[in-house]
Amino acid sequence: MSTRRKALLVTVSNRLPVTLRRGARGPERVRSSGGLVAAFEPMLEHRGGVWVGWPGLELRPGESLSEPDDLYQIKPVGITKSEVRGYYHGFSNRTLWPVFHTLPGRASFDMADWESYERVNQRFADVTANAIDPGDLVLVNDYHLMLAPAQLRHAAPTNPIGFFLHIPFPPYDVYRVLPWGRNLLRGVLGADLIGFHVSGYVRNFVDCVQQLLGARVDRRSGLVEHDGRTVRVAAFPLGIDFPHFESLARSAPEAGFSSDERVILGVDRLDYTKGIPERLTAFAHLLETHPEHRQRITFLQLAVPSRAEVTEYRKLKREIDELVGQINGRFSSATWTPIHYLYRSIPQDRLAALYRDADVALVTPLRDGMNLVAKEFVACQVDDPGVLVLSRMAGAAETMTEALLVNPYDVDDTAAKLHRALSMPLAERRSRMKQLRQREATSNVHAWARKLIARIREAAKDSNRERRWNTR
Ligand code: GDG
Repeated sequence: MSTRRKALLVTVSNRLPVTLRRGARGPERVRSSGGLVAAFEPMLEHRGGVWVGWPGLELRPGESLSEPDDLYQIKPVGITKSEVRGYYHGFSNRTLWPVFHTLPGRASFDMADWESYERVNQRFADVTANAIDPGDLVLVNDYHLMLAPAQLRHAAPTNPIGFFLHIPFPPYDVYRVLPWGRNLLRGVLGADLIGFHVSGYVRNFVDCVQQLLGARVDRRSGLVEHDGRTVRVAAFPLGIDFPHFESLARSAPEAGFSSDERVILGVDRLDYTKGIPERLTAFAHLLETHPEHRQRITFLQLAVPSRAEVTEYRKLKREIDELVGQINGRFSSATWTPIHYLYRSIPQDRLAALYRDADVALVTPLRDGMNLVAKEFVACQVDDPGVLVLSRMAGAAETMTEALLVNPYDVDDTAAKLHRALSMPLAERRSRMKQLRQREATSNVHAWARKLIARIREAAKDSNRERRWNTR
């Protein structure tokens, strides 16, 4: 008689928490440290489980990513160079990314990219299906893998399957420009539960399902009927590893700002959704309209290189280089340079020191699923509290209401809020920051992961049962 093992947690994402690199000493594993790793690695290490994803390079025959002391299994998905172009740079980053950020004018639509996306999603589903037993819970992550839930459902009809989208879900009028919009909806509806960062994205998704698939929906309870099953749809706002960032901030050496300098900080991947040119223009506008800040403030913008294979990103880099040059050329003096611009990534403890020592964080994406930078900034504000200036277009704005909220397209508004942030009395800074910190400390990434997993399990139990529907 076989004894059944404990149900596993299986995380599926485009990238694995380890990347393969080939150096002079042969293949080596490099660890990555994003939000997903912070969310799931402790759980996988504690309970055992599997992570399915792409290692960044093709494994050669005989090569393995696993090491003997691994606390959970790593299952690599092989992707060829041409599939990296089609599935990843193409369909994921040139088609879905701009459309989902409500910037369809930047998107391209290519049948070959779509076919590659379908094929690679099927491979993710196959690798996952081979790694699981009935009862194992699977969480598929993000826009790269929207077809995988339905593809996996064929092989795993009863397993609890969840899908979480890390970027916004656009309104129907934008979504419908996607030639493959229906297929993508049917793909995610293979899951028992579909999670988004905020309730606005849930509403958009349910609208699209109703309009494009004609499905029966219950907006109030977040239910969609599809293929004889009931799928639950809900918001789960992602948090950060708050204690980790707070303790980094308590121990990191000083950032090195001079004592009479006030610093505005921007931290982003170099991406057109992050609104970096608009932010630089707003800063120039502040110097124009409030000359009292000249010589006294510095804007430090950290831009991490990203997706340089995509033409749009190379164009953006040139645009930012030129804008920084123009603004510095116009306002600099012999002793002061207004904008310090770093185009690289820095270690996390240095980042924590910048967050801690900055006076203002300027987080002004044109559109952003959540935005973790805003949350990391408040976690690191352990000394004299600074001010968060946050775009209303970021998912984070739905809960971080004590920030100064701005419309990032409105340069006058952003400049005025920056002035207000720089002039804010200590008592007001303290009370706003206290509330922001309390919320992020409680709603942290561990609470998020626990809740999401519990809800996927419940949804899977209920998905074949008839429910009470509010379809009006
Ligand atoms: C996607 C969604 C959603 C940045 N510079 C450095 C560095 N970082 C780290 C930050 C932060 C992360 O990168 C950026 O996260 P964001 O959430 O701001 O943005 P995306 O990369 O676009 O993430 C977004 C997120 O997924 C999660 O669901 O919030 O809306 O677009 O963690 O700390 N880290 C280090 N050095 C740097 O120079 N070490």
